[in-house]
Amino acid sequence: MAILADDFLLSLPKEEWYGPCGHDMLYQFKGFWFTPHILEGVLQFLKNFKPLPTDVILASFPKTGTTWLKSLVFAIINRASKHSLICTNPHDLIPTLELQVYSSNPTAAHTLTSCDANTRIFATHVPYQLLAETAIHSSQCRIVYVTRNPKDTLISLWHYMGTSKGSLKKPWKIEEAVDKFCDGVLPDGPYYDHVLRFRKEGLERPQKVFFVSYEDLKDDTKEQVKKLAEFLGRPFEKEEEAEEIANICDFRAMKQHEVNKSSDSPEWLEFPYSSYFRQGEVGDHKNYLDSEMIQRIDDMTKDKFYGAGFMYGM
Ligand code: PAP
Repeated sequence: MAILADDFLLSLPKEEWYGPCGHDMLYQFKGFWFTPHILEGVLQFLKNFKPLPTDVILASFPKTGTTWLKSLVFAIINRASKHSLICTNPHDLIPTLELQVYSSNPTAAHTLTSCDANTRIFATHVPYQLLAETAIHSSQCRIVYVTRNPKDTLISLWHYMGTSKGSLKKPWKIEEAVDKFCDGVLPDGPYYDHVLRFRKEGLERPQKVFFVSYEDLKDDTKEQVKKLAEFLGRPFEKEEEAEEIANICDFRAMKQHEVNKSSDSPEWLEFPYSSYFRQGEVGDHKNYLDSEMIQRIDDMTKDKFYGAGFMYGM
């Protein structure tokens, strides 16, 4: 794949970002921020991906529950998937389009996706504002979007960045992370625009976009698994099937598998497999953000979410 032309990058607004080397830049493309590496994959994906009506696309803002959603949907589609989820990290079962499929080192998608040959499952962090310009919008493929409250999303991202191989060069101060989050300058950000657009699609086209929150998944995983299975056209015959999937994908169960404890990194990103399983709780931000930071983010949440009629995220 061609490296992004310098003059194209130079034409885009840019901002400093805390990347693995401590001094990476983010570039703004159509209102959203990307590293050059990811932007390359995003452009290739948007240009070349041809959705099939049977495809399932798992969409999310980073750190909102992607790994969990990958586990759940893999298990729902494949049913007898326990063994795969014990031996393989969910990110190696369901590839992220802009990172693993359309990258300089592409993973053979057909070897990664669902064992059910009729259904390809992919993931993406690309905002709907960009997907809307592709065949995904008109295709009958289904989209599942997971969101998470902004403060826990930020704290999860802050910890995650600290696990990257280059992170020791320059620790990311929590104050800087809050600033970047509120400015919207983080990969695939702004967070609020990302979430609101997928919510809108979910409200307008519920047969196409299933919108769920991390908190709802935590609150009653079995119930959400049942709803997801119905949305995906794979309803359960027996109640226990949903329960079994919720248990297989439970945070504590997943975190204990050797593959998810590993300090190895996948080829496509410099973060260890273990970094996708940290705390897995709702409300962990209280242990890291002071009252001023919380107030600042809550004010934004009221403005952006409540202002749009979405009473979520406090
Ligand atoms: P990604 O966007 O980089 O793929 P993503 O999976 O969205 O990351 O977010 C990781 C978060 O999901 C972590 O949250 P934490 O930092 O607050 O702990 C991770 O622990 C959590 N997570 C991963 N798997 C599960 C699971 N099975 N159940 C609940 N939370 C999970």
